[in-house]
Amino acid sequence: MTETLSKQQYLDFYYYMRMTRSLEERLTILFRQNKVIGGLYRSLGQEATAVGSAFALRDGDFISPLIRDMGAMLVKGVKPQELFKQYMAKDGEGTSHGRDLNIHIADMKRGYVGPISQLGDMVPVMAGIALAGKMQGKNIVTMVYLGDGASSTGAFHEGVNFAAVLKLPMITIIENNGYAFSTPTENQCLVKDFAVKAKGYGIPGEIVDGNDVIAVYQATCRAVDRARAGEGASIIEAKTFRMLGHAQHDNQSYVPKEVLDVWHEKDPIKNYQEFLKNNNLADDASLKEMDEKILAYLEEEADIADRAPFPQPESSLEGVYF
Ligand SMILES: Cc1ncc(C[n+]2csc(CCOP(=O)(O)OP(=O)(O)O)c2C)c(N)n1
Repeated sequence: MTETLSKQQYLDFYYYMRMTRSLEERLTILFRQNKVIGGLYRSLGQEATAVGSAFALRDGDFISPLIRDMGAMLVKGVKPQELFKQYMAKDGEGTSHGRDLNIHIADMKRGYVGPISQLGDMVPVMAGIALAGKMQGKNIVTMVYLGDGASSTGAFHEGVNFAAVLKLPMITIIENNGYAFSTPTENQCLVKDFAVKAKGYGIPGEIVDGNDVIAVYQATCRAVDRARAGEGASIIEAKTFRMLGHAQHDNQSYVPKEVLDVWHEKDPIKNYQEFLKNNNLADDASLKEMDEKILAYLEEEADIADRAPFPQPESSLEGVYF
């Protein structure tokens, strides 16, 4: 599965990373216009992890994305207008109809499971889906994304251990992005490499450069191959960095400028552009054309969402537990 990538696949990686970043930039404008309801969480700097890992899956597999994984949802087929509407609490197919915020939406047909806000709690859920798939004789893989902070919770431990012991086809992607809100990783966990946690569960753990989309894709393919072959769960630690605050309200003043400067040089999209050019897969003109197409598409999609209605007040008790 990892051997050769076609030119189109290389370009698709770029397309989805660029789409993620531009979509979040458009959402930032909507946020400043007071059109986003609730918080806006960016994945700036982490696009390669979400996109590269999701590309290793196929239809029928399930992901549980978190706030930094919009790129994985796009790869799974969510439309930008659905995300715009969801962030704006508008009505419409593919949204929670104003019932929940940001990326808290689900589509079991397209394979993304709505997140629970509590940190780490999607790990047992995704282990459960992997178990259900196994019991039904379906060769599916589940992938759960979480941050370094979430990997210090009890739910993470129970979910990964359960998946490990039952040899469930579940891949846990720990996005080590330096901070959990304002807490640096070393203040909440003493291991330097989060992939070593896998040893405690008797499963493979791999460290990958989370800013290198191809490396992420290949590492995930290895874990997917093992999972489909019945060899069970894996952990992948993607080393990356959160280039903005936790959300729009957070100015990230607790992160030293020198650290941001170092990671700025490791920008996944800028470096991938260089890779594409150096390997004759794209040039400045074709990249510009692709960027402009994406921007024009997003403009149309944002406009559709802006014009979409809010849910009818009479419907507010439908689809909720109370
Ligand atoms: C049990 C619980 N405590 C606190 C929060 C609030 N909260 C949401 S995300 C977050 C930080 C998460 O950090 P990390 O897991 O490292 O992911 P990152 O945001 O860095 O991607 C916090 C404290 C929550 N959702 N659930």
